[in-house]
Amino acid sequence: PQTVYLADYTPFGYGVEDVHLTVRLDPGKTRVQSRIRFAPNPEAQDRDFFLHGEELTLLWAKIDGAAVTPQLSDQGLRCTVPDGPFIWEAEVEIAPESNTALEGLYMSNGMYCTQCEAEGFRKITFYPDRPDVMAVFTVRIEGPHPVLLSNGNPVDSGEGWAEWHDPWPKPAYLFALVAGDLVNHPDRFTTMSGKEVELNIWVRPGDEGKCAFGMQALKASMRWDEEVYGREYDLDIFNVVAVDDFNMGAMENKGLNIFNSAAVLASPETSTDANFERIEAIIAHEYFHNWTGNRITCRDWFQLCLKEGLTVYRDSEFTSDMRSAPVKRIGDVIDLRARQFPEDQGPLSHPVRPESFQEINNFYTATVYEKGAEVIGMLKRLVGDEVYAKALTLYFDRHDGQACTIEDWLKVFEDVTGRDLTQFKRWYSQSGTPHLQVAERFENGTFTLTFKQRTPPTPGQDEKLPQVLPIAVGLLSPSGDEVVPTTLLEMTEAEQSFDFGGLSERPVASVLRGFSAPVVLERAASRQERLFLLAHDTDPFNRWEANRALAQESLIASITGAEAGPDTAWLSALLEVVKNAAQDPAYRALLLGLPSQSELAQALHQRGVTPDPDSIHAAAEAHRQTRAELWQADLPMLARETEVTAPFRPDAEQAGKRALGSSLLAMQSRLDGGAAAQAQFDGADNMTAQLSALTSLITIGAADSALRAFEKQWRHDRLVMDKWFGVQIAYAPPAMAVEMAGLLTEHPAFDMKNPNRFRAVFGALAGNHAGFHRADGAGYDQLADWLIKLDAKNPQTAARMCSAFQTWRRYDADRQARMRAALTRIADTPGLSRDSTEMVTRMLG
Ligand code: B3K
Ligand code: ZN
Repeated sequence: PQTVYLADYTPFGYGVEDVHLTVRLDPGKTRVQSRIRFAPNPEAQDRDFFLHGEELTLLWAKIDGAAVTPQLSDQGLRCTVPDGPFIWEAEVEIAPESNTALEGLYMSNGMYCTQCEAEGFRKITFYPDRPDVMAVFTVRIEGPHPVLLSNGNPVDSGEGWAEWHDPWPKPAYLFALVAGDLVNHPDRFTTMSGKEVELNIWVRPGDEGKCAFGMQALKASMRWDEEVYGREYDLDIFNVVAVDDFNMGAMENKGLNIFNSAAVLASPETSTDANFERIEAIIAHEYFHNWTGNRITCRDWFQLCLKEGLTVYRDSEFTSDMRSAPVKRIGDVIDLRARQFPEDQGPLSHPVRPESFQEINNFYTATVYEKGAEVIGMLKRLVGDEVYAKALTLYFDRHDGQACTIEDWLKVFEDVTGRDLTQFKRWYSQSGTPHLQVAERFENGTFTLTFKQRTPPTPGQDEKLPQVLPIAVGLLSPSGDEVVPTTLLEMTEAEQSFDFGGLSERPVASVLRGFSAPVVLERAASRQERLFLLAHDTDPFNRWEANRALAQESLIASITGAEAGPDTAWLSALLEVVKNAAQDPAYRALLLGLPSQSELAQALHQRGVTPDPDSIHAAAEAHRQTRAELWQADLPMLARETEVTAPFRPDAEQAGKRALGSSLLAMQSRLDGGAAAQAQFDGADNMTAQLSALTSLITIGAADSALRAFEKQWRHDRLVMDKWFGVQIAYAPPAMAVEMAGLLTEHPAFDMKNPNRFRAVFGALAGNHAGFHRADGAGYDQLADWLIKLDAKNPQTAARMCSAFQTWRRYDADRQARMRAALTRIADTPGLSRDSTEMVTRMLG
């Protein structure tokens, strides 16, 4: 496969004035007719007229009305064209019904839909399918379907046809079309300047009852973007469509967002609180793209973080405002460590702005998205809230309607602040997670913090330069008063010291408050100091972090055999904190969470210890058992406090109580044989309660009848059945996870062509750490078998899931050999997609 480099960027030789498409829908023979006005691009030298096109049958082509015979290849076509402006017309035939890759135009349960980002439009018609070519689209759809949708505003429609016009120039990746027998949940929104916007969520008949929450989230997002960023919606209509077969969460097509049904449909009976929160965030994310992504888009795909990092950052601000900011921050850091750190510390490590790729779909990663958002957060911390707001206003004013780069983005901040951001830019070009060491000294009333930063080498980058690290620090007196409130230190050197003078006694430092930079903090704090911070830190993130470190130390001590069991003194101290009813229950629930087994494996690996998945599992289990026994007397009282008597609301307050309740129920189940969990399962009137009871029962091996009842109750609901498939594998005893996954692939409702279902089974297997890493390699073999099968149908989802192997070098020689063999077997599969080839090649390195 061919590698594309950032350094090779050149603009396209032609600009597009406008595009007219006529799409005549048919499952096996859809006809797409295009009429495109091209004109030479004065900014470009190259006059090579190449249009992308894949899996298209060209029926005819004309230039200025005269038939032409272009040179065709499997990538597109080339043609001789006039010197001045000209009109290109062509007709192609495509077969949406046999499109299992779910990219381009495809079918899902009888409905037509599209997914064009990043390079799917070329599977619909011949076109310069690159984000820096922006054009105004007019689309006519013909087909016997009651609902025919495309981008922009409706122009006109009749029996069997509809026409749409999108006045905003856009790249082809934002094109969308939907057709089918759909029903809508309608609403309206009045924008800040008084314009009326029609809102719709379109779903399959039967799902109407699951739209209200998504609609509320949409309206809240529209209001928030007006209030916080001054951004108003810019069309007469905003449509959202739910689709069952979708490769990712959702897609921000202009005026026509298409969602994985799992990312928009919600009801209390079928969705957990976590589902509700995720839906709210994704609705916001896609809506926010209207400005950060659509009005201002990316010049090329290397700039993906320009829209994704910023939009993730914006949706995290939104969630913080709608719910609890500390709880959101802690959740984001847990997620960053679970998904981005392993990526950045393994063979798939790449910069936030990658410099080369074979398949761009492989770079929609936690690094581009989540580390990309962390970079924006650091920038904001460094310049301050007010300057950030000014810079964003300038960004929108200066670049509206353009396809931009990271240079454009940083230039805005340089112009507003007068600062030179050259060093800061390393966050975009240097891959790997910086490690930050801290040493402290107290002398003559001055407290000195000395930091050292070091980023381990990553593929293709042996030498690392120091990065700009915003380090938020606070100092506490030994009695727990804050003597120095949160102060932002700006570290730019490899090693740097900061003094705090005028102190009467040695303070306790709270370092990296709010996780102010995405680094691995290496701080040899004593257990005493951590207990002190858990009790006294005024920064909610660092209180949680102190506890997390205590949990990790305790678990690692049991895993390595340094201690026989959990640190019970810490567990007693934690219980006191958890019993504090003045604390937000959601926050208390987070304090009860333990580092995942995979995170423990990474921590051991970082200390030079080869992780053994079985001992990690055993230690985690023993820890949970001991904790439940130790806290036994307090559990009933705590549980009563989490009871919700008001009618179900998916808001932060109720969700927090239920989250705490779920953790307590899991503990209780270890003591009562599952009696409380069974009772909760039987009486549950919402999915959060039902599912947490079910997982508690699975964990203690007492779920047979509950699983049967659950299946019977929910066999008609695909999204709930995904949960049923997933939890049986995720919570299975490690020795049974592979067999369970195998058994479930034989279930009549298993459908490998549906990405949600495939992920429910194999995502859960990969997430069952000790189950996947079974010593005999059966987990690796099973996943490889299925990835090979899936790759032939859906390369994008298969390639993405190959990353389950990305940590393979952490483990012992035997496991490494088995994982290498599984990866090699995937790599050697005849006809393996470009997507999966790139992934496994990078991992085998
Ligand atoms: N922009 C899309 C992601 C497209 C992924 C293509 N493989 C969703 C989002 O980030 O909002
Ligand atoms: Zn996005």
